[in-house]
Amino acid sequence: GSGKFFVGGNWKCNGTKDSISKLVTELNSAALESDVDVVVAPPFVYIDQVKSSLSDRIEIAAQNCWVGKGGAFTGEISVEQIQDLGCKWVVLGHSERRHVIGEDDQFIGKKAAYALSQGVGVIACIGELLEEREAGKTFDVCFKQLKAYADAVSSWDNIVVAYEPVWAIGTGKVASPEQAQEVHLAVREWLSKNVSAEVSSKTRIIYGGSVNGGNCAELAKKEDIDGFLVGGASLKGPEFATIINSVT
Ligand code: G2H
Repeated sequence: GSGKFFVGGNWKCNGTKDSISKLVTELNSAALESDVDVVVAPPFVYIDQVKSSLSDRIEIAAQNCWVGKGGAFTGEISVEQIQDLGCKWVVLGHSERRHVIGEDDQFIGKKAAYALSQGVGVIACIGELLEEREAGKTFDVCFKQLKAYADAVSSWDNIVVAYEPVWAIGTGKVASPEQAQEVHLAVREWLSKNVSAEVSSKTRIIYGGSVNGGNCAELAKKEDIDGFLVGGASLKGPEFATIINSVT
């Protein structure tokens, strides 16, 4: 793998003040391997609560951000604001934003560039739909999404790539370790060819899509799987800790 193992918990649009307080208590008391970067992404409205109660061992990400400087953009949240609340990261290009909300590659690329320009790291998601996989287009789709990031950003120092096949998200249908490894390796080779050998070898490529306490260990063994982006299973503290501790 490349660099330090990286595990993100994407809480999506879940939780209440009470449930999040309970989850933070569980995370604060969990024994976590030291050699892992751990990040959680609460809903915007709970970031402040999490920041003020969660151990500094765990960093905080926003699940989205506005594409440029804040201002007259009703309903949006700016990079400056998430940074003000203590977020070190932002998740961008998640399939739910691409396919449910309709964000396109160029918009996502611009968001990534702006977040990086302000010193916020980007968890840059990519991944194919089931019909794209079945049509043999997995690599084409992932490479097109990667290219949009590459065209927009000037440095990859603060980017973690998250491969999340859409058919595996929230479905309980995890990619096999071999299916994930195949795409992770292809992403690494794409980075080598289209960005640089250094970026290819240094960039963490994490897997997301129905990762849980039972399947993480086998996935973590694969050479090019450098961590996970976890949805459902990150809402349970002990299970999320198991996933963090699956570092090999
Ligand atoms: C993929 C993943 C986290 P889940 O979206 O980003 O969610 O683990 O629930 O499939």
